[in-house]
Amino acid sequence: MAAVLVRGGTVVNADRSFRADVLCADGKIVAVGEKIDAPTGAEVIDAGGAYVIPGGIDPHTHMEMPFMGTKAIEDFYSGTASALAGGTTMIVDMCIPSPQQSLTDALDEWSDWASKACADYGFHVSITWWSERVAQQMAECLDRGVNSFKHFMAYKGALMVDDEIMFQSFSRCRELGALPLVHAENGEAVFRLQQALLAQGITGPEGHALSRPPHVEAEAVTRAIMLAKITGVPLYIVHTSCRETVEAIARARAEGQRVFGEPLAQYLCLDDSVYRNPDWDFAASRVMSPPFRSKEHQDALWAGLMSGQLQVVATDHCTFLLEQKRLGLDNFTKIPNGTGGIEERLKIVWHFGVNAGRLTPEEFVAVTSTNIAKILNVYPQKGAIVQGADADLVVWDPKATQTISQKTHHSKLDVNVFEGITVQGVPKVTLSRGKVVWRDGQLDVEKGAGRNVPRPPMAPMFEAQAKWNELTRPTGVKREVHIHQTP
Ligand code: DUC
Ligand code: ZN
Ligand code: ZN
Ligand code: ZN
Repeated sequence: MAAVLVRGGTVVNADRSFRADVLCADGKIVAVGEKIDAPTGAEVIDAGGAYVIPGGIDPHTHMEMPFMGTKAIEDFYSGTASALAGGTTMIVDMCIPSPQQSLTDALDEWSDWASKACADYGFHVSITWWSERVAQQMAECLDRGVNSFKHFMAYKGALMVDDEIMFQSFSRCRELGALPLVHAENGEAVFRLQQALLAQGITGPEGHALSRPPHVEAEAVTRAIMLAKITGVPLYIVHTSCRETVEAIARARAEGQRVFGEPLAQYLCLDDSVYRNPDWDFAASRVMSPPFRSKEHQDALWAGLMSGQLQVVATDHCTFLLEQKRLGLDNFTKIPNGTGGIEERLKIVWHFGVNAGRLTPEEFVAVTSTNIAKILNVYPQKGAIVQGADADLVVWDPKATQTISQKTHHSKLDVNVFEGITVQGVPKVTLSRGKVVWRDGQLDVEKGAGRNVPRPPMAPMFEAQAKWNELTRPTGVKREVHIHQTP
């Protein structure tokens, strides 16, 4: 592969920005500095004063996922192609074992699907049941480069786990140096509210948001945080959507817990009025869990990102066509949950973040790439423009505008939840492992070019945590046991 020199841009890393050229060869960044000479045969890309940023990492996607009686339409090829068109060069997908399926069999299945990917990827593996075998398989997952395990606290009767499973799995995560993730909604409360709404004759998509109010999220978030405290592990809360969650995370962090929060691009600019739209298709295509919230919650999420209480913006890219959404035409609880956004994430965060004065360009890089690379222990292979890193980078044009539309997106979806929003700031060129895969609106991707990125156990964070747990352990006074004697 020919070397590529990106010349004349401003490199933006999470810690600082500086004028520099970036030389890439054999898939790696080999030099970052002023006035680098182009080696013979190298392709030169003129960044023309634009920004050069690390490729985005979307740590929460569901490609091809079997779910709610159907299957997500986006596959690993179309999904990663869309990602690259939007400046995202790595995804981490949720591998979800079916009931009683071994974690490693599920990982084999997902890896097989992912062999089509044209951008790099990794997996989180879900814990959906518990036994000693699962505990053993978690160690095997770590050997295969998976250092994070997801827990669904919702979807009663399907994926939902109870406190026993969470306690066991969190404890095992602590032993292994793995990060537990939670989908935090109280599944029992959601189920009861759904039944009550249906009994009142509320069957449309408006019922979806009513059945999953912020407090069902807050309850589960608080419980998960306390279980993480008791078991002594860090915790990552996926799709954090409401003010109460931001507050719970901030409280835990103030007490020294490592708790991370992940708002979605959708939550940062769309609100719950969509569910009251009289057009059933419009409303149903926005059904996801947790649902979009009111403006008050949106402001809290931005405040969380601005203050550093929330660290990562993801998409939960999980895609169903209208035809699939219509499985719930008579009953909102049967509308497959999920929305897309993998191509739009960076543009949305730039536009509503940087252009609106909420984030600096460096903070933008942090929440779209660097922070999650650090949390998932793949930094600085990913998440930074430094010598030795993978050559995943984006020439970002802060002046160009684009009106987002389903007609021009690269997803297989037949709607785009951001339809009609005009953003300023778009990816002009995307490099994936040193190869130009997106330039001036044209994709040039190769099926199967993406690589699985193994992630080692989280040693330093866990060593510190274990030491702290040890030093602050309550000293137990062993008591004499007195046995009642029956006369
Ligand atoms: N939420 C969704 O909307 N879709 C996939 C799973 C989830 O938790
Ligand atoms: Zn979820
Ligand atoms: Zn999800
Ligand atoms: Zn006695």
